[in-house]
Amino acid sequence: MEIGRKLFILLVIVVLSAATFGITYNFTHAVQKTPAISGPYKLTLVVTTNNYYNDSIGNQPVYYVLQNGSLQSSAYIQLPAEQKIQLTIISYDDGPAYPLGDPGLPAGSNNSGVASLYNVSGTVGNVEKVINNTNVNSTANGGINIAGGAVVSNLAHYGVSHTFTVSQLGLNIPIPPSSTVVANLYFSQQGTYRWQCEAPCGSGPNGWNGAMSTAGWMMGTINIVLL
Ligand SMILES: [Cu+2]
Repeated sequence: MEIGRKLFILLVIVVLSAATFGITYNFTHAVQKTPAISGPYKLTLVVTTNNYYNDSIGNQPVYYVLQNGSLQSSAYIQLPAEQKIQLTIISYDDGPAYPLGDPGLPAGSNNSGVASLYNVSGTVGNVEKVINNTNVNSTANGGINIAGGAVVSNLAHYGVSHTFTVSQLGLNIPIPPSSTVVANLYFSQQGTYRWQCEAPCGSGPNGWNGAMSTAGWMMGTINIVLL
């Protein structure tokens, strides 16, 4: 009987220890199981100004790709076909590109604009979300003022700083000064296309030299492939 009691107590201790260890083990080795996130493919572009181009032209604006925490060249951008894409464009440029012109004036007249470039096209719903004054350098409204944004299908005259345009795909995303723009994209076809800022923000008499005609600055290649 005595041995049986000791064995029973020992058994209780072993069971309790195992249980305690098990609980501790579970606590310290708990792996959080979250369902696989199947959100949209994300592309973030950043427009910066005052980028040195060369001695004669000086500084020019640049479209960068923000990837893994660093700014990388936008000369070649690969995007997935048949997949939702969330494109975010953060522009630190606080001025409009006036040579874009006034779309209210008839074509051929002095300073006539290209009206279609003020419209959002080729995005899902032909809209974009504009969050104004997100530029840390902006002095408007005291600097950063993320107001939640507004979903728009076009921008006001002279209200365009840059565009992100792929003419062959009918894509036009106008960017107001000092703003962040979010647009949803979906491409059903694969192919290689040219992207171009259509707001002449470069050098030269019409603003089409320098950055506007240099890959990785205000133009480049977009390759849409099945990923
Ligand atoms: Cu531009």
